[in-house]
Amino acid sequence: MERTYVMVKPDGVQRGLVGEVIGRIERRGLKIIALRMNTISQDQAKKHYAEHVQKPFFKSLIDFITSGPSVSMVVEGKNAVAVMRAINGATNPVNASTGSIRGDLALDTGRNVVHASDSPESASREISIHFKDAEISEYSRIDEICIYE
Ligand code: IDP
Ligand code: MG
Repeated sequence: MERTYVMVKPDGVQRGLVGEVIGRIERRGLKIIALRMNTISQDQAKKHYAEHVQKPFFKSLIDFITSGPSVSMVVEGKNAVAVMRAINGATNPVNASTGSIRGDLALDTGRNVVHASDSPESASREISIHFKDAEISEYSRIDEICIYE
């Protein structure tokens, strides 16, 4: 089983889309093993988006992601990284498939509602920025027998 880090960004929280995002993750069969709402710090945000430090949109990205409450999750399941990226859709919502979160619910790259790690290595790095080990719950879901062959 793979783990990934998922965030409902401040725009998603403001638009009342937390339940919509969580519902899609749960219905797909992925398991939420950590969950929290908070306003992330500048320090966390800069670590989280370190790969974009040279980009022209870096400052506005950091300002936005720290502007208000967001919802952070650790999500576990078979191919969780790739599946979660597909659930979210392409970065620019104009290119995101209908049926994805961004393809159904967003219009602008800078207000694209959700984040998900882009590789297992990014996932473990991002999970450690946002969660302590003790905040992650290891448990079986009773429907796993129906979800996995
Ligand atoms: P991702 O969220 O799909 O992984 P990244 O390329 O890692 O996309 O970019 C991180 C976030 O930075 C995007 O989700 C988006 O909110 C923002 N972003 C990326 N490119 C641009 C841009 O060209 N203008 C404004 N914001 C951008
Ligand atoms: Mg990214």
